[in-house]
Amino acid sequence: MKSCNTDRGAPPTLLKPLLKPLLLILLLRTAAAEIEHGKAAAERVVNGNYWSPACPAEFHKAWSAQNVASVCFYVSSVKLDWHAARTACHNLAAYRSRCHGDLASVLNTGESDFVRSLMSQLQVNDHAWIGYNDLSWENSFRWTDGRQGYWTNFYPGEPNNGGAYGSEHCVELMNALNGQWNDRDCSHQKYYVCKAYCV
Ligand SMILES: [Ca+2]
Ligand SMILES: [Ca+2]
Repeated sequence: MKSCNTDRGAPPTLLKPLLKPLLLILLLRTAAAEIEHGKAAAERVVNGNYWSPACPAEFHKAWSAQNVASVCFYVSSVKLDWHAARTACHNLAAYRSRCHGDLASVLNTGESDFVRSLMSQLQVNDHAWIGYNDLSWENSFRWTDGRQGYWTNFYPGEPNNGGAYGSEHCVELMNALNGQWNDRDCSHQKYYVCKAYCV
């Protein structure tokens, strides 16, 4: 009968002195992680309701995915050219850390309806800058906030890169025309819509 080697699974002698401290560190780290996890969970539930991240001041919460992020919009009360409007959006959102703000992307009819209702509430029935533009490459439109979107809402015949020199590279949302979009020269002074994602 073969003898059984009962020491096969035992650690090498050199490792034995290190085993206890390593085990202790592992246990302490696991306990700390559990406490942090519990704290985070407790912070996210207030009176039985899920907590959702706050928007920057003056922004309006469109909705939030529970425990993840809030989507916030702002409609200006002053007019700026497109580039200055973009800077203003960055600055407005920067007042609250954990928010990333830019000129608004309008990614679907839900967002378009929310922006239009906000504009109407604030009595902005004029046109307003949004983040869509083809500044980098003619007729290749992108959102400034980096969002990917395949939904567009251009007015029939737009974008036409019109103007005296084919210089329309920034997009305005026309509230009075069902929220449809038009490309315009970026130097026009217009109201503007910002959007912030807050976590
Ligand atoms: Ca253009
Ligand atoms: Ca146009």
